[in-house]
Amino acid sequence: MSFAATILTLYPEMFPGPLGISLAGRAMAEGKWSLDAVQIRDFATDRHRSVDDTPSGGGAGMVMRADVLASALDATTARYPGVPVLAMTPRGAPLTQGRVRALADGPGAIILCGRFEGIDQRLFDARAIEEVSIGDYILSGGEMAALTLLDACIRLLPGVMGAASSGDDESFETGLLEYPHYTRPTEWEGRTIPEVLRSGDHARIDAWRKREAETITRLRRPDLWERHEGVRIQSPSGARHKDGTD
Ligand code: 6GU
Repeated sequence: MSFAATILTLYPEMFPGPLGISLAGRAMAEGKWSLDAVQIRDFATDRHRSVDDTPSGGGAGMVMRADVLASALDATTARYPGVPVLAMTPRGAPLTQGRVRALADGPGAIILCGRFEGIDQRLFDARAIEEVSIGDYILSGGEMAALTLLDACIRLLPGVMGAASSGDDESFETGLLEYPHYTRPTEWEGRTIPEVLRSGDHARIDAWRKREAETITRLRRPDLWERHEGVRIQSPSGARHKDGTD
């Protein structure tokens, strides 16, 4: 069963965009996922085909109409019963690798992309929609965020990532940032590859990589480090010796 992505947008020509090439493009050509970009404006009912209007209470910008969006959404959910519905908005819940994994394990996603100042709140009150954000900055619309979300899901689909062991030793799967990588030439601009990586001693290499991953996480992302330490101290498998040492 392949992953079905449906995007509701005012700019369907933005899709598949970068997802039509490389890893995701190949996976799409192989039928591992599919994409349907739906033009929201096709569901407008007035003669100007309007999808937005001025904000009630005043203020700058325009607000997307609940009635038009609900028509577009209801037509889509009828075609894909049981598929989760998301809206890309900067006020949504921060996207996590865990949520990405759960979506990739499911039948697909219906993704509503907002433009303008926002979406009429009554849409969220009247329909089951999960609002998702990709970070603390403002994009001009949800489309680039939807592309990001889909990219993260597609690389996890069965058979998409091939030999790279499905990426489960990568950042956010281990809870740590990645250790440094090197490849030939052995010396470049007077810099050499750490000796341990050329030793062939895989136990030493694994220990070195673990230490490097821990150090970089502690320095760059103390928030991730705290959580990683918390999980490790609490879990019986990663428990410390009785004297408190590792
Ligand atoms: Cl999901 N949408 C928009 N418009 N801006 C964002 C975002 C989403 N996530 C972060 N900034």
